[in-house]
Amino acid sequence: MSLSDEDGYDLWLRYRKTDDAARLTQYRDAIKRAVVLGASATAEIIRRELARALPVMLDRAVPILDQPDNDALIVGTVDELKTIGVSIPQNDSRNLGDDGFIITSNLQSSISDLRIIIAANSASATLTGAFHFLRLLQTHQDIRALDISSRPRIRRRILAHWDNLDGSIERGYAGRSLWNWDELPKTIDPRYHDYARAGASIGINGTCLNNVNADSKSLTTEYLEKAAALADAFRPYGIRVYLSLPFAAPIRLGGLRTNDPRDPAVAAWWQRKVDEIYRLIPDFGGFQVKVNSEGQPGPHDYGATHADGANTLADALAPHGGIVLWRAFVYDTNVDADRAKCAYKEFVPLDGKFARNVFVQVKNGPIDFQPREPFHPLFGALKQTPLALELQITQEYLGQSTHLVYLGGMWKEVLDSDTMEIASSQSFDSAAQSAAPLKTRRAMTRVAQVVDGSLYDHADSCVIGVANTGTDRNWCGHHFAQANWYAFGRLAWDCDLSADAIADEWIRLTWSNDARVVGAIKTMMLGSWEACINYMTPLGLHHLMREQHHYGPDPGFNAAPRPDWNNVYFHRADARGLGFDRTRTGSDAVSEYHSPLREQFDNITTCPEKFLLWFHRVPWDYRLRSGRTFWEELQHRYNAGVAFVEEMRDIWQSLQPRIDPARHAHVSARLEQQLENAREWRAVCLDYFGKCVRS
Ligand code: BDP
Repeated sequence: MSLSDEDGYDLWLRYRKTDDAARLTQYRDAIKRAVVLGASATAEIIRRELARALPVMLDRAVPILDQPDNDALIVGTVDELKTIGVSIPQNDSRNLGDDGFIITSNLQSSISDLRIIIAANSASATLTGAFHFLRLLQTHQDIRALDISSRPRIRRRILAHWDNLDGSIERGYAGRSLWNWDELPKTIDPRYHDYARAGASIGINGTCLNNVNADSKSLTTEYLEKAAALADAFRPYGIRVYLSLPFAAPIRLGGLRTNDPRDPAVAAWWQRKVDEIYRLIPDFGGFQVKVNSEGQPGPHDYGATHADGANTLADALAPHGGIVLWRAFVYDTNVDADRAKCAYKEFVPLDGKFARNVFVQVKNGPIDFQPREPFHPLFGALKQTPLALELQITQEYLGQSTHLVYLGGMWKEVLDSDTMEIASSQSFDSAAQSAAPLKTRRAMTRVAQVVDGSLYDHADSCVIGVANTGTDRNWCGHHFAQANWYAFGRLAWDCDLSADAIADEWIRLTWSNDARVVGAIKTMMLGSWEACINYMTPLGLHHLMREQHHYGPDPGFNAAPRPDWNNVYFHRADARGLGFDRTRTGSDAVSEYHSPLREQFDNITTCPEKFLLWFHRVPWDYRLRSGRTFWEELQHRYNAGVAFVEEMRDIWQSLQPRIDPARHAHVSARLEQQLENAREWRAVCLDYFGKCVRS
């Protein structure tokens, strides 16, 4: 059977006839008609989606009605359902909050033979539920006895676009910005709707439109009107707009003499600006803020603190319900000579000083989105301030849109990391008193529990991912990079999902339900992250990438103006060994972690080997658990990384008859390039380190 070419535009919303006979019969029996209640724009979107999906998947007409009917799939809010005599038990609906949904195929109702109900407290959550239901069909699930109640643990699930107003994207590898600022606000590109639809389908409910290195122009009335047009397009999909904030706007736009956040004139200017934003965008989410980092101005320029800066904005936003996402990506060499330690040292003393609507936004690791980092020590350290977890979906340091690297496992590793924080948290204390087994107590102090707010009882919570989208027809450059956008949304919704389960879903949605295809692609995806670590920066190495563009190896780079912009700063290779000594007798970064993690990292024999060179300087002849010397192990890892890319290429080749020719060829070409790059990484790094060993 020859498959017709696909271009990837449909992402995971690629509806196809159900090619499993038994399932097709079941779906046809269960879904004769569909009823979507309500008159909102969102209800209209649900109608359109069902009308698009069901006739194709069921391969026959499925009338979409707006009045109740026997034998129908019924979709609506809890209140709308009440009007037709279908009641959802109060407890169930209360548990859903604003965002959760239920899908049930055995509810009691007044309509005889009613089979499936999708319900939520809000229209946008009903839409999420409808997408979830369609996903069940797309992945051939049994839908006869559904009893699903799903509610996100993290309230704000935001995509951050590092998009510039000239259409370029910082660290974007899939074309130009999706936002056509020149044509906005008049022209609404249909792709804005497709973007919001894709986001809504995986539970994304926020989008930050502009680069963290923000241009003041983005806050002019002209550009706010453009942002408002985007907000209008996204609103029916349940997606709110946020903006990155140019700290220097009071001087640049307001003509003030200072940006000092403590100056009343500055505070008044921000209040007026924020009021203007809310007149244009009534549900505006808030500001993402990068200051005193990589050349950006900030409160330190005036002797003010991060808290002063954040609180001035927070006060302006609070009356409107907006929040501040204050980034902790700071590494001032005056704070500490070890870059990994800086953010902790700057922010821990400020805990308790931030206004209630401020998040401190923390990258997953303490350096910068490297292929692998230990979790950032601020998780488990700031207790009175909610922390937003920042992940990078775009593969700045992981082969960009050329390498196939599935990031589900990386994000899970971070979310599942145990901060070992056992001190003052209320919820922890009560668990300890009830003598919960150690394992259960430990499970409550993971990074995931910091982020979802449960560890320190924060009501609001946030995860934000730097987007990998652009104007490329397939959105992400590499067809497999779509999996990372998908995984971000799914994990943001439910951080207990496994990387394996998410990959399984995505493969079925994007490629095929054929068990051989699912198994083979899953092998590729689940091994791809570890392979990338191995051929780039194994055993805790980090930051060996070429300067500026961060693609390709350059371990010897030592020409930057700052020590910590040089690669030799991070690996410190010489004749004796390799690695950054962050032990107690070194930079003492280990002490930013709680005991007993601190001791575990500090001791070379108990430090996980995956973080060995992150925390230790390791002599070349040191013997590892494998029995190999460190130098042998390093070579072994680079070889293993390359070997896995060869394996991915071979697996992909074997799938040729089962994948459409266009997408197959596209991915094949990229895998060839990835293999060439992986070999180059191995050759360059082993050559460089080998010279040290032999010197
Ligand atoms: C680094 C990027 C840089 C960003 C910076 C940030 O190289 O382009 O501006 O992070 O997060 O990863 O602010």
